[in-house]
Amino acid sequence: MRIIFATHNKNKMIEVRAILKDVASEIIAKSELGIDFEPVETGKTFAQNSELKAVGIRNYMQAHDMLQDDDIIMSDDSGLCVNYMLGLPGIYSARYLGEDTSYDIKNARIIHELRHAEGEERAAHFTCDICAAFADGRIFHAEGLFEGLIAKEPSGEHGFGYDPILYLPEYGKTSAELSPEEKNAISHRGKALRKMKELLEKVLREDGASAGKEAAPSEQPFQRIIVMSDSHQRDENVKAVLQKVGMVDILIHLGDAEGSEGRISQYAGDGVHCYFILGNNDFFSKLPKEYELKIGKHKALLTHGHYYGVSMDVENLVDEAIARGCDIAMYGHTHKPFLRVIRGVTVLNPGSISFPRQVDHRPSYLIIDVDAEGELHYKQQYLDRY
Ligand code: ITT
Repeated sequence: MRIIFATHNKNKMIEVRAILKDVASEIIAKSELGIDFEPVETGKTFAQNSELKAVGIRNYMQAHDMLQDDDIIMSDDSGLCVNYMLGLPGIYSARYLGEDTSYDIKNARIIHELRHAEGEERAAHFTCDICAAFADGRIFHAEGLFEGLIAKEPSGEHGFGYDPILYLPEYGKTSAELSPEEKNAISHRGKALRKMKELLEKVLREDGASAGKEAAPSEQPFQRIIVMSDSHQRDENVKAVLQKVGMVDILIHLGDAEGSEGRISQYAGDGVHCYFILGNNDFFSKLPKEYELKIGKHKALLTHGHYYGVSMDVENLVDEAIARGCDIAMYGHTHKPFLRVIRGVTVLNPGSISFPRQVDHRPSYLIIDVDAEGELHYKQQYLDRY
């Protein structure tokens, strides 16, 4: 298993390798794979930006046939948030006063901004959000904070960036006066990386694969479910997928089959329970708008999603799932695969089986294997035809 870390910063790579060395057999900087693609950081939060970077590189690798099935693409976004400056420079830390402005000038300016602030008014922290984007579509985040006060004078030679002005009262030093080892032990990035390490170990254990080792041969699932959406009458891909997957117990179609329900049920075969949901293009159809389905130990809300504004974000859908006691929310409509746990709800979109809109434009669907304990195992899948 490889971790590909999206950074140019050599110091970060040293830290990442030291902390994650037991999780993956290879930890590689994206430049070592010859990737010079730079996703644009248009997010409004550290988490949005770290995700834009990780997912952007994952999609790039997928589109250039560089992605291996068990790759994890990771990136972080960090910065200094100063309370007195309403959280600035925050996500703009690297760009504050201009990318090429020296940190002597940036640091002097922040100290000047706080010339009337005293004591706790000088509170500030570094934040770091790390995002791990799995090749199969799953996304995980871990966050770390490093709190202190803005110093009245810059001090210290270690570290970089804003380290000389973050004063740590309990050490009586600035962050730049700590040795690299001391800083890594308490820093935002160190904390976020250690949290990410724990998270990955748990996820990989659950996946049946421990760090760097081969996955145990997967047991026969108790029940297999195929989830697809937005076929829009282009059914040859549905047929190809069902042939490729073989026997399934349940087929879920999350809308916009546009009248092909009968044909799709036929492709699925006798004895397969098919659930079709009404999409925004299923005019004059009597399909249910939504459906609540018990799967293993869990309860899923099935919807096309357009009523919940899923093209913007999935927050309304998550609210609705929680209100209904569902811990899974499935939707379609956006034609983009999505798989994430948000506020305890597993939110998923299989993408479109016929008209994909994600960067690499591969038709996609999702397999859910239900094990004998009623636990669910999700696999985002793609069809290599267009
Ligand atoms: P990559 O995006 O290539 O990883 P970067 O150095 O720009 O490298 P970030 O986006 O994570 O990394 O950090 C943005 C800025 O936040 C960075 O340029 C510093 O000004 C500041 N910063 C982040 N972590 C810091 C730390 O540990 N010490 C001092 N300044 C830090």
